[in-house]
This record gives sequence, C-alpha cells and structure tokens, in this order.
Amino acid sequence: MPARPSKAVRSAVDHFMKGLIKRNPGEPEFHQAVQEVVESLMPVVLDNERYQQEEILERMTEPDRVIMFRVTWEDDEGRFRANRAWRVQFNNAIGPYKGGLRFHPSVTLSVLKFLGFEQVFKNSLTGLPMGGAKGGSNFNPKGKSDHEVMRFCHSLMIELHRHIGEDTDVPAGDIGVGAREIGYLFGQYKRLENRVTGILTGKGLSFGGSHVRTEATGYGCVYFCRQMLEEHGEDLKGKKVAVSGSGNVALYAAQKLQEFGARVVTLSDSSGFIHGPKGLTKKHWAFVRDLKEKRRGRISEAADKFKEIEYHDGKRPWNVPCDIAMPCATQNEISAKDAKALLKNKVMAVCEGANMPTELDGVHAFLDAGILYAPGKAANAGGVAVSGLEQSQNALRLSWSADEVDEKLQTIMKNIHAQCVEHGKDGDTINYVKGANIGGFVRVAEAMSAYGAV
Ligand code: NDP
Ligand code: 2IT
Repeated sequence: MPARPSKAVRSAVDHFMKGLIKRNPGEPEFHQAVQEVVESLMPVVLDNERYQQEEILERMTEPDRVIMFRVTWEDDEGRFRANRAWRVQFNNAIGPYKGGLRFHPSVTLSVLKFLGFEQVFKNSLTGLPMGGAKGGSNFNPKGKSDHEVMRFCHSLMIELHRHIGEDTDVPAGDIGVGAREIGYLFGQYKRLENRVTGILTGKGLSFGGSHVRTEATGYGCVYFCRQMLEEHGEDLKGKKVAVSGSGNVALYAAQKLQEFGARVVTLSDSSGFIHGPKGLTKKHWAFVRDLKEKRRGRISEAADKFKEIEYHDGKRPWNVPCDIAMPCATQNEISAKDAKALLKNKVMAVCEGANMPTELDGVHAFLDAGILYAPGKAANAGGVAVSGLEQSQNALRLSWSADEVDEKLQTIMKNIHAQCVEHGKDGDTINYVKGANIGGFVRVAEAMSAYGAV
C-alpha cells in the first residue's frame, strides 16, 4: 500500500490547484495533468526552500508562449474552409521545444496544454536535450482526400514555419499526423525557407527520417513494460494483453508484444474494439496495419474478414479479462469505472502508450491496488526519444542503422525505468507516477533555477 500524502501536502496541492484553475478556466484536461504531477511534486517542493522562493511549480505550469492562428484551405468542391491551429511552446529550459502535432476535431487549447505540459517531463526523462511543446488543429482528417490533407498541411505551415527551427522548436506527429502529413509539412517548409534541415521529425527515410521512428513509441512502451515486469520477477511470455487503438502506437506495441510471446487479445478504434480470444496473430496484425496505414478503414473490417475475431461496436476493451492493459488510443479512455473492471478481472499491470489515457480516479485506484502502473510520460517516451535521435542524425548529416537506433532506444527506456525506480520508492513498492514526475522534474527545475528570474 503506498503512503498517503500528509495533510500539509494535501492542503498545499488544493491551494495550488485553486490558483491554477482560476488562471486557466475551462481547461479540464490541463487541470487534470497538472493535478497528477503536483500531487507527486508537492512534497519535494515543500522540502526545498529555493524551489518555493523561485516559484518553480508556478513557472513550470505556465507555458512560455502560445501561438494561435487560423488555417484557411480549399476543399475538393472549391469551398473555403477555416480551422484553428496552435503551437504551445511550454518549456525550453533543457533544449529546443519538441513535441508532436495533433489533428483531431477534439483538439482544444486545453488538450494541447496538457500534452505540452506532460511533454516537458517526458522529454527530460529521455536524458536528451529537448524542451516540451505540443501543437495541432481541430481539423478532422477523416474522410478527407489526400489533396485536401495536403492543402491543409501546406496552409498550416505558411504560418507555423516562422515559429519553428532545428534550434528553436521541432514538431513531429501525434494523433492524425503520420508520415503523409509530415511529408506535406516538410515539403512546404523547405519551399518557404529554402532550407533542408531537421525542423520536423518522423520524416520519410528518403528525406532525413530515422530508422525505427515509426515503431519507436510502441516498441518503447513494450520495452518499458518488460523492464517493469522483470523488476518484479515476471515476464511477458504468455501474458494476455488488452491493447486499445490501432494507430501508430498500438500497431507497433502489438507487434512487439507478439514477438515477445505475449497474447494480444484486443485492438480498437473510435468506433469499437475487436477481440480475438485465442490471441491476434501475425496474419491479423498485417491485415490491421494495411487497413489503418494504407486503406484508412474501420477496425470492424477485421471481424468481417476473420471468423475467429469478434467486433464490439461502440465499446472499449477494458471489460475483457487480461493480465496487462496497454491503452494506446487517447486521453481518458480508461474511466474510473473501466479501471475498476480491470482490477476486478485481476489485471497485474497497466502500461500507457497513449498520453494520460486514465482518468485521475482510475490512476488512484491502480495505485491504491498496488498493481504495476506505468504512466504515459515514462512508458511512451520512446517515440520522442527516437525523434531526438533523428535530430542528432540530421545535425551530424548521417544515418544510423535500424539496429543501432533500436539499441539506443532500449537503453533509453531502461534508463527511464531506472529513474522511476530511483525516485518512485514508496514503502516497499515502486510508485511509477511519483518516479516519473520527480525524475522528469529535477533536471528542468535545476536548469530554470540556474537561469535566474527568466
Ligand atoms: P494515430 O492517429 O495513429 O491513432 C490513434 C488511434 O486512437 C486510432 O486507432 C484512433 O481511432 C484512436 N482514437 C483517437 N481518438 C480517439 C477517441 N477520441 N476515442 C477512441 N479512440 C480514439 O495516433 P497515435 O497512435 O500516434 O497516438 C495514440 C496515442 O499515443 C495518443 O495519445 C498520442 O498522444 C500518444 N503518443 C503518440 C506518439 C507518437 O509517436 N505517435 C508518442 C507518444 C504518445 P480512429 O482511427 O477511429 O480515430
Ligand atoms: O506525445 C509524444 O511524445 C509524441 N507525439 C511524439 C513527439 C515527438 O516529438 O516525437
């Protein structure tokens, strides 16, 4: 059982959150992300007068800068359309801003602030010199033609190009932004600036991309999970794993889980989930990858194709009994009720491929139950880590082999795990939330402190 926070810590957290909510009204996702972090950090800050005097927590929860702009583009019928886009440059204390772009109708400033805030800690945990940022638009790529997506990306870059640069801010992909979008964005940047340099990551291999970047988040999440199990005398072999999502992160997490002998029983999209009680095999995986990466179809098609797969419309996979849950779709996809269902079915580990996929009450339920719970900012850091390696390769003007990059990724995930263990000791258990939050915090706080009042 983890130690309960003292009354002084609880009241300091409440006081801090009241101020934050007042300064940032109507931003529930941002409040949630900050609350989770502040619950871990408050004891550290209360113990350190310098951090209090320098208002480290107040400064770390205020983005350096938010850029908001309109993106006008023309659809295939010749109609003009307008979307809103942002870049939230959260903190560059330890390196140039770094973080993905998300295209999804649910994107709001609150969502991008929560993602940018978490990115600061995640990037610090990788040990690479990267600050934190996030950006994106409420543009919905679903149902749009390639030409429409291209026109949207080109238009977005007309504004974004003046705010980014290899030593300033380096965006990448996230939900709705993959290889196709990065290609269009990079092409437009190159045309506008007449510079071919590492201003985006996740690029195609023919124009400066890194081997293993596509696979990195999913693979990294499984490497982290394996490490966490090993730390507790367990391994992945034969473990039943419920994976959600069927995009970039979910696909490559599922592939690596299969390679390590785990039994992946579910995948999902925003319409529903598929369940293969005997485990999804390589053949199923290849079908879903083609479906999602090339044909942009719905996950239900897998159940039309294979009789051993069931489809559950409008549902999430968390009622399927499993040893490990690996949420890889989106924020708050595990509600407090879902968390209870997972615990009732004796889940032993939850390892987050997505960012903040578990509601705060669900997080508390996992921690109270003492299961192995790896928060996204630690477990999904493999994606941005390989983005950092892509930046290094671009700066050196050379390209490392897939094996070299994969080896570096494994080492980075091991180091992140070690930081969680070092900072997460809680009685005789390891609290990975506390470990990741404190581990990510220290480097950024020390850098900010060294700079003085800036
Ligand atoms: P993709 O766009 O490739 O895939 C997203 C998947 O999640 C799709 O299956 C999508 O279904 C599903 N999804 C999206 N929104 C919702 C929703 N509101 N409800 C239910 N399902 C939803 O994105 P990624 O795989 O890149 O990202 C997945 C998660 O991982 C996100 O939280 C992202 O922030 C995080 N992440 C991504 C990294 C990366 O390198 N790409 C790195 C670290 C974290 P549908 O197709 O129906 O929309
Ligand atoms: O959430 C994330 O870490 C990402 N979407 C990847 C960011 C990046 O810069 O590669």
